[in-house]
Amino acid sequence: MRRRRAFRTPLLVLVLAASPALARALPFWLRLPEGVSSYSGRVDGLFSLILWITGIIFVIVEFLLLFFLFRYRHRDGRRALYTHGNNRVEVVWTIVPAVICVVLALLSRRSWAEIKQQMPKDAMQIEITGEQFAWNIRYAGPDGKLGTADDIVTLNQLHFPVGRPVVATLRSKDVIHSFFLPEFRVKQDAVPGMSTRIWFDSMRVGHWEIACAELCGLGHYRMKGFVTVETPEEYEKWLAEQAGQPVPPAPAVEAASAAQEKQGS
Ligand SMILES: [Cu+2]
Repeated sequence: MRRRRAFRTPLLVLVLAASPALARALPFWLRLPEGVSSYSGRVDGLFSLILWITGIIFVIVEFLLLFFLFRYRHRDGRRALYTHGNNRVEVVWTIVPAVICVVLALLSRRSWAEIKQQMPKDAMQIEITGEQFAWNIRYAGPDGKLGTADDIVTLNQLHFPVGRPVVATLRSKDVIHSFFLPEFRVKQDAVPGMSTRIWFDSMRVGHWEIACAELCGLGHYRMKGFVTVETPEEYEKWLAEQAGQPVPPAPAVEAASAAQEKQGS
């Protein structure tokens, strides 16, 4: 009984550590960029909880390692002692991490379901296709439907209105990419042959970057796009402007024609 209570206290302390105050207590170089999506606070809470748990365990383990190195160092006349181990200690260090993992799974289960599994209704639907080394973003045209002739495709330009959820279907034309919006706490692999749905939103207007978080080839470092979150009116205006333009060419062609234009001018 007493042993069970001994587990319960540190466990409670760990669960209480979930408070966002701990995220703010982190040094500046461990802090995440300011979150702008409606769920970024919840992701950060779980992230900092896990960081604190693993950080504390890391410090304890490294301290013990150095302590034992020093305490049992070689000295003349001291004989080594054979030990088979200690069953009780082994049971403890197996059960404690297992309990921590189960508690973390239970704590994050709801957030996982709401962020990764349930797509919000009446969201704006878009398609994002990764290719070496750009993001093609497809919007519904004036008919409001995706996959029709009037669709609008932009290269590396993701626009959406503030406060409205966006459901994106992620695909890849060639290799595995990873669609990464750091400020939105979105990171999802785009796998060839698979359609993966993700959703995100923004609580404020602004301009951020899209990154590829999967080493996808020599040009991986320049696989960068831009996110613009604007008011619904500004977004509609931008979309109408895009509708009047032809579908942008693939990145290699675009770079070549840009070079030609430069030469020509
Ligand atoms: Cu990539």
